Amino acid sequence: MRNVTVLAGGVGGARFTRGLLAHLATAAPDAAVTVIVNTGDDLWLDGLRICPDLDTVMYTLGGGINEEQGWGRPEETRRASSEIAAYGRGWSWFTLGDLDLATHIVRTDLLRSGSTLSEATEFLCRRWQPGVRLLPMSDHPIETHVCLAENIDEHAAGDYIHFEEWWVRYRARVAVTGFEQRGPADAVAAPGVLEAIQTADLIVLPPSNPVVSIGTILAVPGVRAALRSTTARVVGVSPIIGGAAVRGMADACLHTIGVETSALAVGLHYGSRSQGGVLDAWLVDETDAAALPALAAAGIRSAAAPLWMTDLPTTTAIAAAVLAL
Ligand code: FO1
Repeated sequence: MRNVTVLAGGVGGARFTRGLLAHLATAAPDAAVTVIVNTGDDLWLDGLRICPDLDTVMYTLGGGINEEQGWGRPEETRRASSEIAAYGRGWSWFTLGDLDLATHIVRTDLLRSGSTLSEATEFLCRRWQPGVRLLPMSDHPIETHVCLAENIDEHAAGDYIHFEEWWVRYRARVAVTGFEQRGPADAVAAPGVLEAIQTADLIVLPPSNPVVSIGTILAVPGVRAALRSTTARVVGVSPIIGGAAVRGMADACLHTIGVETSALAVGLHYGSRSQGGVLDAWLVDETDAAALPALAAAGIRSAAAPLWMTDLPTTTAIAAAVLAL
């Protein structure tokens, strides 16, 4: 087990990877882990480039995460963002803490000086030392926008708003008719991304949001094809336990694309590599063990294990179950 590649979104992907690193430290000490991170949540705000999922993975693995929130820094203050609000600027409902702002300022400074997002991320990781190679899915901006199905506040049905406004301001409780990736037509995978998929021994799809996190990465040109052709084993971990999203509002996203909120439905949505999909195996929670025969019938090896990531030992055990599968 030399090279492990993880396709990750924010909180779920970061917490899983922390457990994976803990497990590999004893199970395969010389393994190298690459995390390919969703950048569909990224946005320009107050003149700064915000990269929520890259920062959540970097802070979580680097020991700087606000553990309860799963994003941002602990012991935060909001002096600068309160001043921005006093000018009537910014998003009052989107917290940019003073410590977190330093990350966005340094990243934006690097980008404006000509660095790619990959280079800026590598620079920030020199401080945080996450213990993995952290790659944005693309160096091009590919932002997720959602189409509103109803009028709300200053928005009308049919309007598109940035995913973060839907997610944070409206808590995904406003009906949307679909998601759109907004990026240049020539957007490509970031350097090293396709290679990290093609040269891995194991690829893991952690319990991140299958639509707006993993799905966004799969939509990057070449990623799906690389997953389907790699000699690596591709193992996914269900983000749905007992018919409910573990965290976040994955059920709202799945509903929008017409996928039932169940471990089975998400596994079939990703699909078996033998039938045009991207999975070799799918790990479900013990409460969803009834799905195993249907998954097997669809060509997906599967197993049931406790999937609640309550602390490091439980996430380490999940990583062990993934490697066993
Ligand atoms: N999530 C919230 O629920 N409320 C916030 O105010 C908020 C601010 C924020 C600032 C920077 C950042 O990197 C992430 C932030 N998040 C916030 C989390 C973010 O919405 C999620 O981490 C991902 O976009 C979805 O996984």
